[in-house]
Amino acid sequence: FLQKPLPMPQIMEVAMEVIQRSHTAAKVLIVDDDPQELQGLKTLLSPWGLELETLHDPRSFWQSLETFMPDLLVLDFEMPHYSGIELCQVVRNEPQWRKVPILFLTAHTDSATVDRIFQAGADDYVSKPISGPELISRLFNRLERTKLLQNLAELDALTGLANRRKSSYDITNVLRLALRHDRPVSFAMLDLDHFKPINDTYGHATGDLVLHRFGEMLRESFRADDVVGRWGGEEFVVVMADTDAPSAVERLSLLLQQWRSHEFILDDEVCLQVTFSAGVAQFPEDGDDLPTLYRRADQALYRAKEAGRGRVFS
Ligand code: GH3
Ligand code: MG
Ligand code: MG
Ligand code: MG
Ligand code: MG
Repeated sequence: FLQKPLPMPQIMEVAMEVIQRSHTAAKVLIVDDDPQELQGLKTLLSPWGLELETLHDPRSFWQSLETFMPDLLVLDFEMPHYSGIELCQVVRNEPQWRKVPILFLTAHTDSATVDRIFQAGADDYVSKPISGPELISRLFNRLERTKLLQNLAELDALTGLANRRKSSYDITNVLRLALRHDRPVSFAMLDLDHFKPINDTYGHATGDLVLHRFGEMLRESFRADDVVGRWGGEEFVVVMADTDAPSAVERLSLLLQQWRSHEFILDDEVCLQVTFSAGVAQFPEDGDDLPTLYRRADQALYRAKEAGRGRVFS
């Protein structure tokens, strides 16, 4: 019974979950030298909400990889020019692609072949002739696992926002795009005011609740192109694409009003109000890289604290 594929409704559930959790459909690149096989795979996979690209000539593999940027690779074992094993090894030696899940399709399932497949760095394989439900189960399992691991590595557990590593990565991309299109970006550091006394007076759990709510408000207040992250402790980063410093100050000031009027009713009916201070730096005028922008925003934040807290400075 271990080899029995998942019944269709269950596969559908897993698939739908993966699709809903990621904003965009997962991208799958399939490389197989047999055009008929490719057509069959396309037909099989097209109802599953994936973005598919198929390739019959492994010589254009690298180009497809770089332009399509797949979330998962399906590689045929036997192909002319380059075998699946060779492609797999090349992918695994490239830092950018080391983590992409790879699924093999193979007509040979003897232990030596299977061993070579895993030695090359593959995550899983499906034997030919392909069983549709099995391929779909293995493919969505792999996407789901990868997504889970990625979330663990990139998201802050308390707020669900991007952690510092993921924020830095996203910010670098926003800056790169802005440079190419000659557009401004605003980089803001936000720090909750007098947060330590909240922990000390009402307990750490209340502090956590405040951080959680603040994270929620931030997530709801910015656009998909913006970066919102927890930089550490009670410090948050907001990077606004296509926004100059005066507009960023305006947006953050509105947010401050909203946050200030948020009332936390605690168990003993104490009503708690919290403010934040923020510092804004503008790309590229105040700095053209992340460390410089961070330093400049932090200086502005320090001035906002000195001036009495609960304000936004640039
Ligand atoms: P200021 O207005 O100058 O920013 O004062 P502050 O009290 O907010 O600043 P300080 O840096 O002294 O204190 C930050 C506190 O944030 C100390 C730390 O225990 C608390 N903190 C950091 N991370 C967490 C967390 O995940 N949960 C809770 N509950 N507290 C946290
Ligand atoms: Mg083949
Ligand atoms: Mg702080
Ligand atoms: Mg402090
Ligand atoms: Mg603080």
